[in-house]
Parts: sequence; C-alpha cells; structure tokens
Amino acid sequence: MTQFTFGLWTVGWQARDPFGDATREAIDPVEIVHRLAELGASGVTFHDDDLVPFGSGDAEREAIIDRFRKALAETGLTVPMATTNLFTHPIFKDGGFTSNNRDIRRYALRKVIRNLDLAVSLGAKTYVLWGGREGSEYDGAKDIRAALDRYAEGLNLLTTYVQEQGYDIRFAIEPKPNEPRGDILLPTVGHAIAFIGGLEHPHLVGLNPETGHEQMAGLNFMHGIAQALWHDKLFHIDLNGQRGIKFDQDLVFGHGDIVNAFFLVDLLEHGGPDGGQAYHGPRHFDYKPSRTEDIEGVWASAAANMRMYSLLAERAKAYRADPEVQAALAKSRVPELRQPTLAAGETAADLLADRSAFEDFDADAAAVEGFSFVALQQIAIEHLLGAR
Ligand code: 3MF
Ligand code: MG
Ligand code: MG
Ligand code: MG
Repeated sequence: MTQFTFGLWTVGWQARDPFGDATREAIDPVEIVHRLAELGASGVTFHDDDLVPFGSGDAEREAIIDRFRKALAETGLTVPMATTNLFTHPIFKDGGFTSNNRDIRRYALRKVIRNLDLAVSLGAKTYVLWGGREGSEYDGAKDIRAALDRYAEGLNLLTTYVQEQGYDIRFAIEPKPNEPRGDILLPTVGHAIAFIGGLEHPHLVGLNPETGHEQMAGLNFMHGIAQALWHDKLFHIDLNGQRGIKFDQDLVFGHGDIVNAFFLVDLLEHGGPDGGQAYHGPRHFDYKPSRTEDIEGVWASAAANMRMYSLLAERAKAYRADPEVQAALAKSRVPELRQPTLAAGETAADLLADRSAFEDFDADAAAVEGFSFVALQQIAIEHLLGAR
C-alpha cells in the first residue's frame, strides 16, 4: 500500500497570507492525526513549532509530546520525517545557519538539535532542512561563499552529531529558488546536489525536492527527480501542484501541471530497475488547502491529494501495460538510449578506427527519420485522460 503522509502545517494552515488574515481556526495536532488516519494516510510530519508552540517551557513541551505520542499510538500513524522551523520567528529574518549574526546561527543549530532528538525518538528516518530564510534580497548584503561555508559547517555538525549518537536518520535538503527571501541559497535540485558533494558526510545528506519549488523556476520537476534518483539522493519528496512561474501556490498534487505529474508518478512507480518502484519512501504532500476553503474543504483537499496520486498511478500502470505504448516507445527509440554508446571494452582508438561511425556514415540519410515523439505523447495523454 502506498504510504501517504502529510505535514501538520499543511492541513493545519490557517490561510494567513501576505495580504490577508487567517480564514480558518487552528486545528489541534491530535485532531489532525485522527482525521488523517481516517482519510487513509499512514503518517504525519511536523516542524518543531507546529507541534510545540515556539517558546513553550519544558514541562509544557513534554505534555504536548505525550498527547501526540498517544494519538500516534491510537491511530497507528508513523512519523517518517520531521523538520525545524527556522523561518517564522523574527530572529530568523536573515536566516538560521547562514544569518550574518553568529549568535543567531548558534541558536538555530541548537533549535535543530532539540527537535532532531525528538524526531529520532518518534522513529523518523529523514530530517528535512528547508532554508527558506537562508538568502538575501541585496547582493551586497550576503557573502555567498561565506554563507555556503556556514551552511556546510551546520550540516557537518549535524551529520557528526547523529553518528556520535548512533541515530538512524539522514538529512534531506529542500531546495527553493525564492520566497520568502528574494533569492534563497541552494535554489534548485541541481545546486543542492552539487553542494552535498562538498560536505564531510555526503552519504547522510540527500534531497527533499518539492514540485512547486522547481516549477516556480520554470524547471521540469520530473527531470529533477530523475536526476536526484540518478545520484541516489532522493531521500524524501514534497508533492503538490503549481501552475507556472509565480508565487509558491502549494495546490493539491495534480492540480497544477498534470502532465508532468503523470510522468512523475510513472517514474516513481515504474522507473526503478525492472520497472519496479524507483522511490520507496513516503509520498509526502506539502500543499496548502486554499484560502477559500472552510474546514470541510480542508479535509476534502487532503483526500484529493491521495486520490490524485492513486488515479495517476492507475493511469501510469495502464500506460505501461499497453502494447501500443511499448510499440510507440520502441518506434521512438526510447529503450535504445539504455544501450551503451560504445561496445563492451571499446576504446577511443576503436571508435576512431570504426569507419561506419563517421567516414562511411551518411548523416544526411540518418537525419531523415523522425522520432515520433508527438504520437508517443498523444497515447500518453489519452491514457492520462482515461480515453484508453
Ligand atoms: C516552503 C516549504 C516548507 C518545507 C518545510 C519542510 C513550510 O515552501 O515547502 O514548508 O517543506 O519546511 O520541512
Ligand atoms: Mg513549499
Ligand atoms: Mg510550495
Ligand atoms: Mg516543502
């Protein structure tokens, strides 16, 4: 069964935006756990402050956590991932790990470690780091290379800490190009993968890419996920919907670019070796019930995410099983790309000696044949529409 998970902050969003007040009441995390379980979700995730309000004392914190643990035990919901809020409190206005203020950087690290300990005690296997305030509006205001040094320093401390503690947890960086900062550090999947390569314990750090975050930059989310998989860095995923290059919409999964969502689900479900799953982690929704919705609409939108994923998975299965699709893929030479360009053991000298590869190769004749990609896409869309 597909593992569907939701952040407490998703259904719990009160719909306060930069231009308007909240349109909904807060929901008790314990109620969220029960409602998500009823809807068929298998797990819940949270920022420290989603569960324990910022500034709560130790006793109050323990009481809140106890109630939450009890709700998890009653429902069987798991906590596969947790994360830290390093963006709401004004202290983080110039970032957490990369604030120009050193005291704030030290405070941010302490805040992460405090919730990391809790996450591990709840069984979380992934700890997400979304550095939404790590960035700038003004190019002269941030020494970017120093900021990356401090970002790496923070991550190196955390990976060392979890190893010292014997924790079974890995970190997942969540890239985003902008919002709330004018420019955010590690803006895309590609930037984050490159950054991880320079860390002390790169095997403990991967990615938590979000649909809308890549699409806000006009990038292809499915391509980003495929590259993250190629690097073995897809540790977690934030699924949602986004319509083009604009503010972070956090729509229901599939309510944005549905064609890209179809191919994404196809990749996750059938893109692994031998056509199996390419990603075995939770299908985590990081969406926001639109500001127009009342509480009934909140739960309807949560259910819609799971329904969209399941429908797309069903459609992708039918697409894969259709012999006409297999024939169209072959005509488009899609499987041929998996064949190495060189023969086994072939060297550059061998290639240079192969006259059929160049001297006798008729480039003009080979250029005539089309790839039939449009016909292939048409069949895919017909499957997506349920017309086949
Ligand atoms: C913002 C986000 C974040 C992250 C979250 C994960 C508030 O655009 O996507 O949600 O997903 O911090 O840890
Ligand atoms: Mg987001
Ligand atoms: Mg988003
Ligand atoms: Mg997210």
